[in-house]
Amino acid sequence: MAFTNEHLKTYERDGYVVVRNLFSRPEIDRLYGLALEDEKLRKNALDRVDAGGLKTRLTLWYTLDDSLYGKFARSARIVEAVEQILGGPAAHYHSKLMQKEPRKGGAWEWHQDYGYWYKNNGFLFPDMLSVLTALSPATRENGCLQMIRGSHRMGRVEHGFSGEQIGADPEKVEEALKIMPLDYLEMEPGDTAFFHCNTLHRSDANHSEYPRWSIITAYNLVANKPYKDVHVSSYTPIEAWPGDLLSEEAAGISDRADFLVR
Ligand SMILES: O=C(O)CCC(=O)C(=O)O
Repeated sequence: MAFTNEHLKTYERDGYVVVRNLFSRPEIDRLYGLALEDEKLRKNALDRVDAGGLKTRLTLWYTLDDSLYGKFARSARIVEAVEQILGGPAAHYHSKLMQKEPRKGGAWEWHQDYGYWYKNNGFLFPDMLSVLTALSPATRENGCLQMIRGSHRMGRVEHGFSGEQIGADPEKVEEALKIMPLDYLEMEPGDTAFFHCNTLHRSDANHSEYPRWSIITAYNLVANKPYKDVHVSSYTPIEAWPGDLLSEEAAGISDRADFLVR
């Protein structure tokens, strides 16, 4: 079992935990290689403008299809850990391919994921989390994730607009940073961060010559059915997939994935 009791304790204490090498390098090479060439992912990409006017690109979809990404999101290594964390059956809320391009990929402002999901999508309980797997190395220079360690215990903070993104109340963030550590999550391909939907996080623009690509899969407790969101996957139990990403045909994303469109 890759996700140990120690990982769970760290997650509960800090609001996040990084599991190193959850996916092997050959598995990530395959997934990243497929994503780089996937025309449908590219066509459905959206730009989000940060407060400084730089764009960061992502492709988001709700429904798990038979593509390699669908298998990844259902992977037992992730789903079993998520169910341990949530304490019950998990549903797939959405998956996102994050594409922070060299030199021009923009920042993500301080926010809690639940800031979006409570406000826009009607999830009443914060029984949700995100799981980020690095596809390329994530460093301070190319804008790795930053977390305020322990901030999930603050509960939901008010959010307003920051560029085209939703940002957490800056006064609360400033005070939080005075009493809780700021962690930079430098990660190698295959490392995976599990983070609570109320953990305050952000990332800088990519100032390096290297891309920072990652895949984020978000999960919800099946019982936490949203009253606004229409995506059935967000309250449908996931059947965990026990295989590895090398043993199956590497199918690209399909239209069944139900992309977020602007
Ligand atoms: O991957 C990143 O740089 C940040 C993404 C993020 O904060 C999010 O998707 O909520």
